[in-house]
Amino acid sequence: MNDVSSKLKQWEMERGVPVPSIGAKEARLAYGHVLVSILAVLIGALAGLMQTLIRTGVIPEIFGYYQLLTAHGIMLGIVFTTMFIIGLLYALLAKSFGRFESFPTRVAWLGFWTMIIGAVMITVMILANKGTVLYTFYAPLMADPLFYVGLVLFVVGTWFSSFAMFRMYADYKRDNPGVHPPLPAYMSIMTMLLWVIATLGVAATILFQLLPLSLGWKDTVGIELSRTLFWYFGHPLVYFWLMPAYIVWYTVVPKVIGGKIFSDALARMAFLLFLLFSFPVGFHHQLTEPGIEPFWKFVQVILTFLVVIPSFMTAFSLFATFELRGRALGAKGLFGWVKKMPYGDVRFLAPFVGMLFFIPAGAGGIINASHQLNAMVHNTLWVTGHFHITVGTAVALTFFGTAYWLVPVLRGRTLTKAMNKLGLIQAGTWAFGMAIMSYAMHISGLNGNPRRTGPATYFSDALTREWIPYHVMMAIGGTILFISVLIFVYSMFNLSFLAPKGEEEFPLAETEEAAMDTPRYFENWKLWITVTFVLIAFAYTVPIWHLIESAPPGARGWVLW
Ligand code: HEM
Ligand SMILES: [Cu+2]
Repeated sequence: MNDVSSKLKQWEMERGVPVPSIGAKEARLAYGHVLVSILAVLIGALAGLMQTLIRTGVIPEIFGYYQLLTAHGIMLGIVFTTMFIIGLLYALLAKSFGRFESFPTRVAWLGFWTMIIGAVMITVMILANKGTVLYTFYAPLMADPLFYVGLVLFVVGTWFSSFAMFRMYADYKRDNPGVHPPLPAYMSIMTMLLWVIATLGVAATILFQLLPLSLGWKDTVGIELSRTLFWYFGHPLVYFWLMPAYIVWYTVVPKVIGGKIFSDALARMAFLLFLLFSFPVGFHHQLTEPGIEPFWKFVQVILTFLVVIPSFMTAFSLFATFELRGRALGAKGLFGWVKKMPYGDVRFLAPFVGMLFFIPAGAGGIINASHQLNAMVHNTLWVTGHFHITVGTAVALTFFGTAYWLVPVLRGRTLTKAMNKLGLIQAGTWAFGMAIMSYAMHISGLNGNPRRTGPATYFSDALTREWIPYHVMMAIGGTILFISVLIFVYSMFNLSFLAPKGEEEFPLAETEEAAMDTPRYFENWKLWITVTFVLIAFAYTVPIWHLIESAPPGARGWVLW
């Protein structure tokens, strides 16, 4: 062995090795979360469908438009995503670390039940029409106190889950000193760290502003401060959705295509940068709002564009993986790999289509974050079109594709040919339905069509009548999407209870031999948490101080429904 290869061997050994299969208890924990997420998809999609049909005038207003929009946003944007993510991360940690000790396992279940109680309270309040405040619950809209208590419980539940995962990581580090945790574990911990730091903002506005207002302990609420705290959370929230999809893209997809991870160190660095650049940027959602000095908006917009760096790193290493694998199979040229990919495998096809959607979605994000262009698209259906191709497709389709192997793995069953085929159909209908719906949303948004607007009297005006064909397109796309959801739910039922018993592969790729060493300082958590808070302090201290120091008169709470 020469010097270089012995060094590489040593680095290789310093990287932890995943266990062959995950234990029954660990599987049950992960499956519980995934199961709830599937239920949330079903309810959320039904609300989404009804709401487009109502806005298009196909069905009468059985439930209020805003009530359905709240249910849709909360079920899909919050419950589905969070539950699936936490379930997936438990599975990745179990695969990376082996068995969980009993203390973190108990905390994990405590988190699960706390979230369930919270989610049920929120759902009941929405059904009772006492929480029709949309999933952003902006002040001064005022829901029933129990709605906010439900939100608090949900968030506290996720804190238990995060704590459980941090503890699992600490147990592993204690037992394996000096070893890098396997890549998916490192990425999972980074994702939960981001979540905990992000939720501090939303917890603050609920506990100190919205809940006291709704309980009648306070007469007024500071709107701008509340929105600032919300968006301090709201932007990292999108990275909390995206990072688990990236984990699948970086570590699972290469295995499915028979390739390897391009670089372990690059992947870890990208995740580190996502943590740093996710926080000091919330003002890009508040560009049209008075009360924040333009200078600080400018600062945060500049910081926003820094996220381009880890995004391009991600795109680069994914396509490098595809190209290397393509060449190994005899492909020539830059795009020869396109012909060599396993499109008949839902574990590849669904996330891959998600990646393709992410290309225009990323471009749309740059438009949204640019002050002048934002003025054009702000609060129009363009924005709704945008996040249906980001979280609604890049992320959701990746999660669907993941569920086709994850559910059988967790249930001790196998992904049959028939279910794989159904999965391909499901991914195809999703892509088709979403292409139609989000195209119509983007274009009619550019024509001034507002988002979040139920049937209104001005809809008979000549100008607004131009939007009608787009609404028809949205309703058609939405119907196709709903069919896709039904296929998904049936497949998941089949894979949970009917598919033949057996051992399904948990696909996790190894790193390319020639890849670089993974530096130790990537795990210097104290350092990175400090840097994160320094960036947050830089971007937010002065503007938040202004919002408190020269606060405008507060608003009283409003119930508009
Ligand atoms: C069956 C599939 C789906 C349909 C038919 C659908 C349809 C819609 C429609 C029509 C709107 C409201 C537009 C407006 O009037 O402002 C909407 C909003 C929204 N959708 Fe979806 N969508 C689907 C899937 C998803 C998925 C998978 C996600 C996320 C994972 C998602 C997240 C959201 C969110 C967060 C909102 C914003 C709610 C608000 O503005 O308060 N949707 N959707
Ligand atoms: Cu953002």
